[in-house]
Amino acid sequence: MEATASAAAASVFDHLEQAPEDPILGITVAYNKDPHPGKVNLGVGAYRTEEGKPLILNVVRRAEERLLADRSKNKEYLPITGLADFNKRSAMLILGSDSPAVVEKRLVTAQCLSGTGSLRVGAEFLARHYGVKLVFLPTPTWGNHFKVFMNAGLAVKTYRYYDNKTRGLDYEGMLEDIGAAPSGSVILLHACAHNPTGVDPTPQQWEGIRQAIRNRGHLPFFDSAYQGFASGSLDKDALAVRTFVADGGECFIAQSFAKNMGLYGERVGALSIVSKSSGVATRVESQLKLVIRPMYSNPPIHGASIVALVLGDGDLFSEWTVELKGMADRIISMRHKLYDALRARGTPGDWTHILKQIGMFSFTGLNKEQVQFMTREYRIYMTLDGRISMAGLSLKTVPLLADAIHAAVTGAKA
Ligand code: PGU
Repeated sequence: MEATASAAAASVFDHLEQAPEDPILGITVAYNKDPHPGKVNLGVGAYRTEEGKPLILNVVRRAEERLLADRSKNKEYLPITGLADFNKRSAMLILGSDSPAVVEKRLVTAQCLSGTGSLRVGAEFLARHYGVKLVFLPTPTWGNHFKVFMNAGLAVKTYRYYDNKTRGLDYEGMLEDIGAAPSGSVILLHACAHNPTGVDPTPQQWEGIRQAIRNRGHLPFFDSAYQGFASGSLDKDALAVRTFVADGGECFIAQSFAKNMGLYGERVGALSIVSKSSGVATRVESQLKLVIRPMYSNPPIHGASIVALVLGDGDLFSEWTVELKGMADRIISMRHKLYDALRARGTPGDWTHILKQIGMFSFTGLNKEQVQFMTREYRIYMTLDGRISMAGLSLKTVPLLADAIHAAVTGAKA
C-alpha cells in the first residue's frame, strides 16, 4: 500500500547529523543524567542557595502575590514592544533616571526574551538597518554571542580582551584592536562582570575605551546580564553604560533580568537603542516593531509585570537591592572559601585571581583535560574552558571542589 511504502521509506531528515550539546546548557543535561548524589553543577551561571537550591527572591513572590490579587490585571496581548511601564523603568535602571537620553526621549526600549532575545533583536535590527555588518566580540566571550550575531547575518570578529599571562585585562591590545577595526564597526561590550573571565575595565579604562570607540565612529552594543552582581550595587554596575550615554552618542543595550531578579525561566529582558534625537528614536521604534512582529509578535506578560512592579514600588525596590546584595555577597564569600581551601591544601599555583575576579564566575585557568578529569573523578560539572559558576558553590561543596582542583593540578589520582 502506498501509505506503508512511504512510512517505510527513508525519513526526510535522514541526512541530519547528531548535533553536539550546547557547551554551557549541555553541562546541565549531562549533570541531570548523572545518578550520583554527590554531583555538583558549576556549569550554568544560575544562582543557588547555600543548600544548593534555586532561589526565588522574596520580592518576586510579593510582586506575584500582588499580581494574583489584582483583578484588574488580564492576560491580553502586550504591544509588539512589550509592557510600557517595564520598558521605561528598565531603561531608567541601566541609564539612571536623570540620564540625558531619557530626559530628551532619545531612546526606544523594547521588552524582549531575556538577554539573549534582546541581543538577537538588536542584531536583527542592525543586519537590516545598519551599514557596517560587522561586530567585534571580546576574546573570550559568552559562547552564544557568536551564534546570535552570525545567525542574524552579521560578520563576527574578535578583539583582544583577556591576557592569560596577567590574568587581567589586555587593555593595550583591546585599544589597538578597536582602533584597527573598520570605522563604524559594532563593538560588543560586557557592561559588567565579564563572562567568562570576571575581569572588568576600571572606570579610567572605560573612559579610554569610550574615546577609542567614539574616535573610530564605532557603534557600542552593551550586554548587561549581571547588573548588581559585580559590585552588589545597581548604580555602580551601570557605570560603563552611563559613561557612553553621557557623551550624547548612540549605543545599543541588551538587559537581562534572569540573574539579578532570578527570573531565568520567565525570559524577561529589554533592548534599548539610544539615538541622537527623539525624531530618530521614533523612527527606530517603528522599524523595530517590524523586526519583532514576524519573530514572536509580542513578548510574554508575566515576568515583565513582576519586574515593573518591583522597579516601580519604593518598598519592593529597596528589598530587591538588599536581596541582590545578599546574592553578590554570598558569591564573594565563596571566592574566599575556595581560595582558603586551595591554600590549605598547598595546591600549586597563584589562585589570587579567584579573589580578584568579578561577578558570578571564576575563570580558573584549568584546561580541558583537567576539567574532564574533575567531572569524571569528582562529578564536578563545569564548562571546558575552566569556568566555574561561583553562584553554584556552597560551604558544603567547596571542599570537594578544592580536592578536585588539587588533584587535577598535581596530577594526583582521585
Ligand atoms: N549575556 C551574557 C554575558 C550571559 O552570560 C548570558 C547568560 C546571557 C547574555 C543570556 O542570558 P538570558 O538568560 O538570555 O537573559 N549566560 C549564562 C546562562 C546560560 C546560558 O549560556 O544561556 C551562562 O552560564 O553563561
